[in-house]
Amino acid sequence: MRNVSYITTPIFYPNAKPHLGHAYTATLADIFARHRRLSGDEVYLLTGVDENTEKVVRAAIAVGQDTKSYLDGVVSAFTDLFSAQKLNISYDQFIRTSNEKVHWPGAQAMWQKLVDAGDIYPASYDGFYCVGHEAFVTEKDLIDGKCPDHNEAPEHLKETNYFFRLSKYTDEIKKRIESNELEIIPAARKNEILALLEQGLQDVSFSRPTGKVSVGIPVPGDSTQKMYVWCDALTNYISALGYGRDDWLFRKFWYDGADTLHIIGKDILRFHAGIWPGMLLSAGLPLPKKILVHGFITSGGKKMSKTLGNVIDPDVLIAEYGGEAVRYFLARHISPFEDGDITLEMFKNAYNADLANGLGNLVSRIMKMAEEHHHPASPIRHPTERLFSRAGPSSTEEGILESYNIQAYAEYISQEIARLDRRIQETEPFKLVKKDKTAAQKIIAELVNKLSHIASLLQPILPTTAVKIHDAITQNRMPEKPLFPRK
Ligand code: ME8
Repeated sequence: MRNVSYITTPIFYPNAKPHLGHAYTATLADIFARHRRLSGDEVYLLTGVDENTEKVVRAAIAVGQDTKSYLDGVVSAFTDLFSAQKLNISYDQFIRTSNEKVHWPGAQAMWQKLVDAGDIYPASYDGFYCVGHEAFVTEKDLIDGKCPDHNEAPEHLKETNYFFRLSKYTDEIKKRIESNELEIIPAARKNEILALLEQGLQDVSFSRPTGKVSVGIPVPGDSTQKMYVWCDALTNYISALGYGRDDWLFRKFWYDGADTLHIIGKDILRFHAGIWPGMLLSAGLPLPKKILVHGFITSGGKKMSKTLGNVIDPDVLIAEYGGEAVRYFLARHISPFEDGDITLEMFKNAYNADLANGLGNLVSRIMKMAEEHHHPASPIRHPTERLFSRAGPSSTEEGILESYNIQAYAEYISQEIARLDRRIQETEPFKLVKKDKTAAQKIIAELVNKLSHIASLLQPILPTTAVKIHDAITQNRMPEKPLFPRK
């Protein structure tokens, strides 16, 4: 039977157009989704946006638009960035949490389950709230009375909310994480969350008074309250699969033991490894199997910010270098486990070294020799035969990918590229052909074969380039244009 895999990105806040951090998570998720599909798994990849938030309302007001048109505009920017012409994210669904038909029934069904379990209770809240974070903050989170991340004083709130009895689930969550039933990758993040669980989880506010928020999903059975952030946002992972409505996808990709993988940034670990498992336990639903937590991308060692002027727009990189080059950089030069840095200069140097002079040049050299001197009786490999199991990685290569270290995998491929370059230098088949044609042809055939293997390995990272290389090999021709022109 085929393995069934469910892979998700966070739902991103659409209060501004997507940035490189969003591009990173989506690319990482796409690489794993493609890898698993190539290995024969049945895969469902989910991404989308977290729309029911005051951040969006404020952003719309700031530019004089109504919330809906503002959201539609930002959502097109996301789907455009993820399209085949740009980052080529092979998602199966792009969820919008403002969609009352797709998302709301699931969020409300989840709420009802928590109520049925006796885990929702009303209580009054008296404290601070940061709209930037969409979270309740305490005085110790503030510097000079302001949220240091948003440079803004939080609102003081005194109101009645519904709370979720998360504290009740601390021990069970801890047990599941310790035993790796819920695996947190890498281990450092697992330890970080275990340390937090050691202190015990606190109950969390799950609703806000209807009059105080402009958007939000109504709390079932109480029109005076709307759901606040987490019950709404986290439930997207199952509402997208039809939880609370028509739920065959939910059975297949969540309930019946599929391999479920959430890919998130380190900023939202505590919500995904605390609140989310707590909600699922309360609702009597299976927990996800794995959470992969990546670091943050900085620029010139600093957090990207408009004020510092170091924000790198993925669209600008794509316009200059193409979507595949951006995918390559993110895979090869950013660690999936720690913070990583990027500057425009680093990007350009890496592009020229790895893609223009490295891969692109290798393909041209080998295919030029092949076109002139190699006459395969039958095509080396048919373009449809691209499954890993046939054309693909050895157990070492597969092993690197299975450990989620996409950077090590990309590094391995670049070593293979360098090895093949050296092989050409050592054997010089373009010279040898004048003295011993048969021997030279044998070497060229070997080079083409190895290049085909490299193209197979590249498929999850560079899907379009891999096809171009395979096509060049099948047609036994040099690509018409260089794959990666030098910049
Ligand atoms: O937190 N480097 O949305 P968000 C790398 N809506 N990744 C980054 C990044 C950076 N500098 N900045 C953001 C939310 N990310 C909620 C999530 S999920 C149920 C709700 C990525 O738009 C990273 O994956 O702030 C991070 O977790 C996510 O974007 C947060 O996106």
